[in-house]
Amino acid sequence: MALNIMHVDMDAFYAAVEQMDNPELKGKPVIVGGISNRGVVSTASYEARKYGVHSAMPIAEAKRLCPHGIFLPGRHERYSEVSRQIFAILYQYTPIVEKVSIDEAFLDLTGCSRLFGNSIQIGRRIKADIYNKFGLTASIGLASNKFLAKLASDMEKPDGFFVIEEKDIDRILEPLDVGKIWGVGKRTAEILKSKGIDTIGRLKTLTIEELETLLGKNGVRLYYLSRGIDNRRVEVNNPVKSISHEETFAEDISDRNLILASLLRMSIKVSRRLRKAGLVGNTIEVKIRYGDFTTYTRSISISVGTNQTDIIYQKAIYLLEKNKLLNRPIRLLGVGVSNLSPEGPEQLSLFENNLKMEKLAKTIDLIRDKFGETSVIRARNLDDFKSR
Ligand code: TTP
Ligand code: MG
Repeated sequence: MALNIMHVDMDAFYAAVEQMDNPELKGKPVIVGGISNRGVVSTASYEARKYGVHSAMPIAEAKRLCPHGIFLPGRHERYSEVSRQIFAILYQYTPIVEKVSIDEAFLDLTGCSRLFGNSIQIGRRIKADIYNKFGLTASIGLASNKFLAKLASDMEKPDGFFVIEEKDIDRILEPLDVGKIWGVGKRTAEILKSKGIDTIGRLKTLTIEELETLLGKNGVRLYYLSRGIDNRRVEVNNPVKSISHEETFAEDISDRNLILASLLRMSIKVSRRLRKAGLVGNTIEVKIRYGDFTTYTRSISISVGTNQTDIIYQKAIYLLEKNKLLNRPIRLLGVGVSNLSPEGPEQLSLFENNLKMEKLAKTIDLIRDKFGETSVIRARNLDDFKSR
């Protein structure tokens, strides 16, 4: 079993963002929550947790436990903004990201290793990317499924990095409290504890039938989870809506060959990003801006989704010509693909020719990954490349 599933969870997220924006708060007990004494704590920095302060605790109680704490009302827009930037880092590694909450996500890393190394290397890189960009720490768990990955990210929090390998599952799971199992709330834990079952190890002494009698369907689920078995997929719930590229020229240009060369260069970039993400798009769009800043976008839909450079390029030329957009000097040119869906077998098998194009494109991607962006250049882009 591969370690393909990653769970990322930011540490003391709201409080850590407050400390990032105001370095004077670093190392201090920061408590984010309601403005009045009647609210509850959203989160507390690890310095405040030492005093027993935790999420959902009444502010009044937190003040009793930690009177010298720094109480802040919370700035949700700011936390969302930082969250978006953190997710942008995650999407650089794979499009298969399931957002669980503002500071938490699952990633399926299957297929990422060719570009970024094995899962452990990717996990280390993501942690470093987040730290280098924000000074924030994330806890990361790696395992073969979502249940284990989430347990793993919690094992060494804060600033954790924990891997649950197949051979260690029983040893790690058995001593844990049953409450650690996903979906075991207070009530289920009470029922289990009334039967003397406090740890996952003890839970494993019950047969699947006994668990079903005790807890119904949920009992069956617990039977499998307690053995580290979880078949849930990482569900992409925040998909990229379009992939595009645009360039502003140093001077307005009207030379048709130059325009087409840069259109081709952008089509290559867009198609490559689509292929990397395993996506195809059914709408192709061009954007053009003239010297006086008037801007036009035009799009066309195609019946079979594509990530092929030539199709994107040809449709973009068609759009520019049909709409007579090339009759004035151009300041900015862009090309994009939207209406995206995962690449399926139909793209591969539609035409034999298509299949060859697909193979060619993937081979070129491989060569570029290995030897650099300029290792394979189209004839049309050659002059353009030499002059740069
Ligand atoms: P969590 O990830 O549960 O908590 P955390 O990031 O503060 O701390 P850690 O992961 O290190 O244990 O939640 C993320 C954010 O969601 C948290 O910073 C604040 C918010 N939140 C609430 O507003 N109320 C709550 O009850 C919880 C649990 C979280
Ligand atoms: Mg968190």
